[in-house]
Amino acid sequence: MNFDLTEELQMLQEAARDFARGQLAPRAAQADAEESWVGEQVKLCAEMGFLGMAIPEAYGGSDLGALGTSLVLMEINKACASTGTTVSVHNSLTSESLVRFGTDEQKQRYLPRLATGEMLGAYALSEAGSGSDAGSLVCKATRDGDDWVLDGTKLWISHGDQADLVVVFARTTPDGGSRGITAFLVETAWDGYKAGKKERKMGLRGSPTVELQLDHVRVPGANVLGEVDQGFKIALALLDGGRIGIASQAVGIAEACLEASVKYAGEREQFGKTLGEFGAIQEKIADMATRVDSARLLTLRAAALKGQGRPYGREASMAKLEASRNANWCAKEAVQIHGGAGYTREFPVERYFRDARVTEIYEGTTEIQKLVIARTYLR
Ligand code: COS
Repeated sequence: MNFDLTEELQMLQEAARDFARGQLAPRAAQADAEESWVGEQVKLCAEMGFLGMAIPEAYGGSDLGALGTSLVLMEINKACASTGTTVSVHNSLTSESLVRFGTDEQKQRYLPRLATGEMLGAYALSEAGSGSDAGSLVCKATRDGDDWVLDGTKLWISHGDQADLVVVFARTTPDGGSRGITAFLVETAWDGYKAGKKERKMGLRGSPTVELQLDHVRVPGANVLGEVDQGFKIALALLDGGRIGIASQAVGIAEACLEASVKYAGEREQFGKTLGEFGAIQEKIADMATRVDSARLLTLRAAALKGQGRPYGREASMAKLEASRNANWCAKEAVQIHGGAGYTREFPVERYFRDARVTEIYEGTTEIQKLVIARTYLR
């Protein structure tokens, strides 16, 4: 078994690393402090082809494959997790929805614009009463001739106020449970679409999370994604891929924590020695490095399976479970190594600590990942 990346993937990884270090890292602290949208950073990602990673070249995408996408996301998130969330959602939840479930006509209509970033994509599943229990959503779609009319409120939607195209999941059969949900491609310019309250969040402050109000949004029948009443399976299938994106994000944050800690441990002196000369700190660094690698290996395994067209749902959940827990652990230890300084905004570990927290919550909590994994063994 060979653990080396191909030369092509190594070159991609280096290019993404250089880009993220040069263009994203210098802007990350300000976006966080001001809670300002990372729009400029997303544009820069578009210029690198990172908004078309899931899209075939025939539609103008960069088609980097699942492994390439994961490697790029790790580097972006190491520099700026707010940009990382946006790029992950756009690629894995919106563009992929069309690549995997769209008709030829839908692909032609939207993919070229998603690939260049002319259109930014979002994904709207959660509601006030349906988070982990996503199949109980109540936002409704009513048929009207060839069209559908959408009414309801979505919650916790990443960049729902900046997106141009949103995959919206709505109820088409009232008593149908998870079998009565349909996926719709909704353009945010259409009448009745409104981004509401913006959440005040602990982390990822450059990535707005908003409520969406859908007030009689008229969606043409041509914008139904997949089959009517079969949208829940699309939602879950997309989340399997999205979870590799969040695992990649967590790996990136954990690596940033490790790098910052190694640097600080080499510079800071106490009792006439650098921190790195103390066994207690060496132990932390060793544990952090091992957790980074364990998360990275699980994430790349899930991405490799996906890229090979093999089943990867369980492995994606394992990767997200491990990587998100490890990122939080590494962030806690990174703050600890920095001591009082780590508790201030003078050092980036304070931001990493806050950004890491949500990786155990969104796109399926730690508890949901365990449920998904356990079911594959126990059923
Ligand atoms: N891919 C495709 N289809 C899937 C699937 C997957 N990964 N997992 C389940 N399905 C199918 C099932 O086979 C079932 O199909 P049938 O109706 O033909 O039987 C259907 O989807 C419903 O599955 P199930 O009955 O298992 O659904 P549950 O309501 O029990 O929900 C969990 C399962 C909890 C796993 C799901 O609701 C979940 O992942 N919740 C978390 C949601 C989430 O991540 N929210 C965050 C949103 S983005 S921030």
